[in-house]
Amino acid sequence: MEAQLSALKQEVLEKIQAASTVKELQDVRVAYLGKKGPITDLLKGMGKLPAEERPKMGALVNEMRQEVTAVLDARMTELEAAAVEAQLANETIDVTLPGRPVQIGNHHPLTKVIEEIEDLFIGMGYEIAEGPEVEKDYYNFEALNLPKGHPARDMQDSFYISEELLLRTHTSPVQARTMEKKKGEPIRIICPGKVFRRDNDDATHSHQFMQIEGLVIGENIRMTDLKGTLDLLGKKMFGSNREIRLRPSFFPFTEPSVEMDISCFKCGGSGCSVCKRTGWIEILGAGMVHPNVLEMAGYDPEKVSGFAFGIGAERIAMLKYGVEDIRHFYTNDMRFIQQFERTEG
Ligand code: 2U9
Repeated sequence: MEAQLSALKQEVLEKIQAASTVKELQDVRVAYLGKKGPITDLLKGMGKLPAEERPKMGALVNEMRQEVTAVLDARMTELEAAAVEAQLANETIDVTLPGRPVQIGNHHPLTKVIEEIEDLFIGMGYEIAEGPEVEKDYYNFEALNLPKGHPARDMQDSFYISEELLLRTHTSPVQARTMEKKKGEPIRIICPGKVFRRDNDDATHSHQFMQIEGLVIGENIRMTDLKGTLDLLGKKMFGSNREIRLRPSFFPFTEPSVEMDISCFKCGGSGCSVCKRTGWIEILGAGMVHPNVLEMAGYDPEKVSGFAFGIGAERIAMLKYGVEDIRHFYTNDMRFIQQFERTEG
């Protein structure tokens, strides 16, 4: 039995040496030192020995079990330490590695133009107003001094949905609605939004585009207020050394009406291809709110006056960024959009 014991000890020690992972070593412990293992069997088999041999054999088996357990524990400590080390090595981060570039988007050029204009006017105490894109004939035309049968309704060929409903042809109905709501109170608003006209799309025309309109109403609002405001707008959008000029024009909702030019930002006024050799570039329309428009919205034209202006966002963006085809704004080609540097906030 002693020989059996010694062979078994040899076998366990070899298995302990051969185990290369914590799991393998745990299996060895269960297989040899566990309740169903050979050492337990040996102890159980002692009953068959003569009584005088039992204490000696019992002591030998116990000694062997302690020895094997000690060797196994020591090996277990080693393997566990190695496992922790391997895990750490695996998880190490090399902080000197270059970072992966984060994909950062940028604002659409039309968004940039609109936000720049909004910022300027918010700084002057204006509020932003919005309204429906499907509009009543009344707010789109009637309330703006364009009664049924008015020739200017043909000028703006529109998308009608029913007798009374259409896709708005400008953002002016937002102002008309605001006036009705404010019931004679002063107003200072900017109205950006999509508008729709029945046009054939080409490099400079689109059946859908973005407009930004402004409206100021109050006592003693004068043409000079309009001119000063537009001067700031021209300088903000195209540079502080721009000059502006106003030319007489006609819009049914303003009287007098004007169109505004800025001195050419490319040649400074001497004449080039951007300004078609005139030195001036037309950028918007404006005027003093027509008394009929004030009156229809419940304002007394004898007591208050107002100015209004309208800007096409695409036209401004095309000039500012040298875009030669309006359709680039809508086709979402990333190669186009990514050319416009990112702006914060
Ligand atoms: C109310 C009263 C007056 C808004 C105005 C213009 C002149 C104008 C064009 C600019 C380029 C349209 O996008 S565009 O093609 N707009 O020239 N818009 S005055 O006048 C208003 C608006 C609302 C109640």
